[in-house]
Amino acid sequence: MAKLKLTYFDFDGGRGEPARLALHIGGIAFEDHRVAGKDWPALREKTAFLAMPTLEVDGRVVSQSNSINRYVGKLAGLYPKDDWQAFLCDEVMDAVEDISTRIGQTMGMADDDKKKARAALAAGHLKRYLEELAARLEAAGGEYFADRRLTVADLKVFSLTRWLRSGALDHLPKDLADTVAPQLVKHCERVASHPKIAAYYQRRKAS
Ligand SMILES: N[C@@H](CCC(=O)N[C@@H](CS)C(=O)NCC(=O)O)C(=O)O
Repeated sequence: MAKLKLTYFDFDGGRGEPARLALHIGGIAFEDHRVAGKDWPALREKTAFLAMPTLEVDGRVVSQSNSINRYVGKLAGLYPKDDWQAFLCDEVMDAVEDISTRIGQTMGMADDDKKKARAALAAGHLKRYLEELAARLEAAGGEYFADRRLTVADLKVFSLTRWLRSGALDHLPKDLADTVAPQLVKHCERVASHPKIAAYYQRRKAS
């Protein structure tokens, strides 16, 4: 088995979280390298595309969250083998990536600008993305986004819904997903109750 080192910020969410979860679910040993915010500027200059997550595999460092998700998803048995199901899985992961980028663009804004930008997101793109993701979920059978089983697409949407509902994003209604896409909230609860995910967050809470 290759030696794996996943590098990402030190919090339980964001673009690195689905890969962490997939590796834990698959029981795959890896170094969970968590970078403190204060250490990022120095590391950033040494990071190929100036961003995390990155995954080092036997000394070779590769980037891009969804590429990493697909790779670890295959290792963990959480990525569809069927081409069509893989396509559905990828579409969902890339849609989450799109909307996360839009949310990310509001991060450094001054409070007034952020308030306006997030209100526009909540009424516009974010609402639409949540509704469409809920529609994709329904079309796939209502429980999982692809393959009628847990895949990395579920882990990616789970991280997004959990983030939106956490209250960490000021000026975005905490209950936006509950209001516009309750199916995603049920999905989030379903994924959270997966025995390995529930046990993982219990351990994180205790640490
Ligand atoms: N397309 C990249 C985007 C990566 C990205 O923007 N990562 C953020 C954290 S979620 C980052 O490293 N931000 C710090 C910076 O840009 O300095 C991916 O999907 O991995």
